[in-house]
Formats: sequence, structure tokens, C-alpha cells
Amino acid sequence: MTPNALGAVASPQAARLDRAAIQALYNRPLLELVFEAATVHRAHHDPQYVQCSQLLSIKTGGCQENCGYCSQSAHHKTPVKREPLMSTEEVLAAAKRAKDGGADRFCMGAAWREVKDGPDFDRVLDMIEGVNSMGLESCVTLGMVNEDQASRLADAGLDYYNHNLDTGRSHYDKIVTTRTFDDRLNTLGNVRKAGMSVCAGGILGLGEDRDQRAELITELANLEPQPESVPINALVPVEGTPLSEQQVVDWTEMVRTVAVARIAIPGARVRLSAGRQEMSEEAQAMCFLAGANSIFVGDELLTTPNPSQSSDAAMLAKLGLKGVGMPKQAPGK
Ligand code: SAM
Ligand code: DTB
Ligand code: SF4
Repeated sequence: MTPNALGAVASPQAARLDRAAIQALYNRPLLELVFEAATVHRAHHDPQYVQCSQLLSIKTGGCQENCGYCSQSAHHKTPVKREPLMSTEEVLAAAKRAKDGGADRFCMGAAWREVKDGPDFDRVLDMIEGVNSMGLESCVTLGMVNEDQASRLADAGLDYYNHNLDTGRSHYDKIVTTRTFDDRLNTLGNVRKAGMSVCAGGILGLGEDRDQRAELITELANLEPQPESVPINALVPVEGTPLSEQQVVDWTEMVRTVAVARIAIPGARVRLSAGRQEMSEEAQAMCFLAGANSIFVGDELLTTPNPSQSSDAAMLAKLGLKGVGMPKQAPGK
């Protein structure tokens, strides 16, 4: 298979793995699992390339949902300050800075339960058109969307819609009760029907066990077609949220989850997402070996910190990886 400039190949029709097969992968000796995932990775992607997305919170806080991990839920008292929807000009200025800093995809996040038709949604459509016209890929994460809203996003030229399943179905109602797991699947179906690429993943460290992680990956792997982009987040604990005191998930579970996602969803970009600030470079290197080929760059995720662009550029250079568009760094110092 010939990779394109970004190192991606057309998504193959992967043989679907069932829950038992995915559980069995999870329980393999770590280095055996990583070896297999690295082999799958090399068969489907150019392993030198890491895609770099940059996030911006375009509407912050005051969300009606009660997601137990989230700094932006109105149900929790957190340090996050509420901010209304930004202006298109401010957002496009941030997109330009992201592009100049080396990002190739710009992801705009809004703390909404669901999209409501009206001037705010119209403004987001303008933002998408502006981002695309800069030569960046566009992504938004706006909560639930209906079929008509998904079509309008597609017509505006949106490349990716992010909507995470977050955790296994059996653990879902321990994390959020203001919507259901099936609500999430329904939005993903609307996004797909409108012809956009799907970005869907989850979070580790929400008190789930390994079988529930396997349950999450099984759901993602059995979406038809499979998601093009799969973010694997580690919980960033936020003061004031019900999950602020969760035990930190061991780094090897991140590596395992990346590896299982890579094997089960071979054509996707697997993104090592939130939580890199707390991960050593060694642990991140294992994740890249296991098939992670995308990261968020920039000092901030939505409301929490992320490693600096210069430290990421230096890490990628040390590992001999190329961040698409990232500034060049001398390796090895
Ligand atoms: N409101 C929209 C939604 O929930 O889909 C979009 C924004 S929401 C902040 C996007 C995603 O960020 C969530 O689905 C979750 O996976 C992730 N996320 C939020 N807070 C997080 C945290 N503290 N640690 C790790 N991931 C988090
Ligand atoms: C995803 O899976 N992770 C991103 C993005 N998709 C929207 C968000 C991470 C948020 C981390 C917590 C915060 O910064 O508020
Ligand atoms: Fe946070 Fe999104 Fe849940 Fe709202 S819906 S509380 S923004 S994760």
C-alpha cells in the first residue's frame, strides 16, 4: 500500500473482532501485544508520521450535562470560568497561530449538550469555512447533533466530527446520567450519514476495569464503517469534579489500549490525547511504537494544560518521528 503525504492509506475493511477477541488481546503479555500492534501499524501507515491536531475551546463551561470527569459541567464547581461563544475573527486568528505552529487539523470544542439551531450554530459554520480556507483540516465537537444539523456541518465542509463514547456501555451510567450511551451512538450515526469522517474514542481512568476498556474498543471497532480517528484520553483530574480523586491509570494500560485500538481499527489515526502532560517520554514512545500516530499539540487542550509545542517537537525529533508540519528540531540533545 502506498501512503499519501500524511502517511495515511485508505481505510481497509478490517476483519471485525468481537469482545472475546479484544479481551484476549488486552490480556496478552505487554511486549507481545506491542509487537503485534507495531506490525499492524506498519502494514497500514507510515510509522514515521504523527498527525498534529490543535484544540480550541470556542465556548467554555456552563454545560447542562453531568459528565463526571468534565471541568465544564454546570453540575460541578470547578475553577473553569464560563465564556460565551467566541467571535469568528478570534477563532480564525487562533487557527492561524495553530497552523503557523505546525498543526494540520484544528479542532473546535463547545461545552454544549447538543447543537441548537440559531445564530451560534451559524457562527460555528462560518468558523469551519474559515478554517478550511486556511488549508487546515477542520474538526468540531459540539455535543449531540440531529440529521439536519449534521448535513449543514457537512455542507460547510467539516472534515471530522468528534463525539467520544468515553467508556464501556456497562460503565457509562456511573459517569454520566443526563444522556445515554445510545444517544452517543445516534449522533455518530447522523455524522456518518451526512458523509463526514468520524472521530470517536474514550477516556481511561474513570474507574472502569480492563474488560470495560475492551467493551469500549469493541464498540468503536464495530462501528460501520470504522472511525477514521480514535482519541485515547487519560483522565485529567479536575478539582471539583466527582472523578477528581480517581486513581491514576497505569501507563501500561494506555499502551495496551493504544495497541488494541491499533489492531482492532487498523486504518484509523489513533490519537494519544489528553493526559500526555503526566506521561513520561518513555511511555509516550511505547504508545507510538504500539501504533499511536496522532497527538494534540499546543499548550492547552480545552481547559487543561498540554506539553509545550517545543517540548513535543524535541520529543518527536529524539524518536525520529515527523510531526506533520511541526518545526524541525535537531535530534538527540
Ligand atoms: N460537549 C461535547 C461532548 O461532550 O461531546 C464536546 C466537548 S467534550 C469536553 C469532548 C471530550 O473531551 C469528551 O467527550 C471527553 O472524552 C473529553 N474530556 C473532557 N474532559 C476530560 C478530562 N478531564 N480528561 C480527559 N478527557 C476529557
Ligand atoms: C478528545 O478525545 N479529547 C479532546 C478532544 N477530543 C475534544 C478533549 C480533551 C479535554 C481534556 C480536558 C480539558 O482540557 O478540558
Ligand atoms: Fe463536558 Fe461535553 Fe459532558 Fe458538557 S457534554 S459536561 S462539555 S464532556
